[in-house]
Amino acid sequence: MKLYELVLDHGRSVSPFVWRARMALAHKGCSPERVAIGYGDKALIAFSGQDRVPVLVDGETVVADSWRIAAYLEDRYPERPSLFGGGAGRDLARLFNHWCDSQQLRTLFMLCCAPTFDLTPARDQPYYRQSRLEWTGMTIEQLREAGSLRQVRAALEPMRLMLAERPFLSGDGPAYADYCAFGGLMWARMTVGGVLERDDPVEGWRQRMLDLFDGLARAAPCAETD
Ligand SMILES: N[C@@H](CCC(=O)N[C@@H](CS)C(=O)NCC(=O)O)C(=O)O
Repeated sequence: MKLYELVLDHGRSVSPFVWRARMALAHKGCSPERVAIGYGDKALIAFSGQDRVPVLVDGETVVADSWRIAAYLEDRYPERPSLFGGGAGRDLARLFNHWCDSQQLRTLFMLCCAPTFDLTPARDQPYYRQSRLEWTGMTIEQLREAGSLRQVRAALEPMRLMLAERPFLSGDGPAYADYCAFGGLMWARMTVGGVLERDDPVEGWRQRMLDLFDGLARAAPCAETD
């Protein structure tokens, strides 16, 4: 197996979507070879028919998009620990995936976009600047001013309520919903650092997530000192 991911200066693996895939792969007991690319290396993933990471290659099969990778792993390796816990669980995980994309990542984007620019090699900065201007209508300088820790924390309220009752979003142990939300907080860890208060139940959960799979996520080079 190979997993294509976005790696910027100082070895920072910044993509929340790649982190979802890395955690889902570890959950299924898979350790793919990791292939690091930059924003300017899209030719290396052209074989996938699109220009985003993560891209998973499993033998002859090529899968792009973090949700499609999770669904592929669940269907291809059903005998291994489940990511969704059945059909209804898969649908709820999909709903939660949409919540993460539209709510959690929206506030994280405002906070992490400029620091991600700072970690982007100089040769790719013009692309990054222009593409984010086209998406948001804002310059990197405006985005730097617009990021709000308060808004990031407030957006996590549904997770906070759940994690006050359970160790993981999926119950007693982690599953795909946990990896999905954790990906966003890994983007913050890579670019800004920790964004939560120590006594926040979401922070307790994040620490448990960092410890999973022999500290897979904790070991990655980051902006945070644990
Ligand atoms: N819906 C996709 C989104 C993938 C995505 O947007 N990946 C970003 C990395 S965070 C990317 O490849 N960006 C390249 C670019 O901005 O040019 C997924 O869930 O995998």
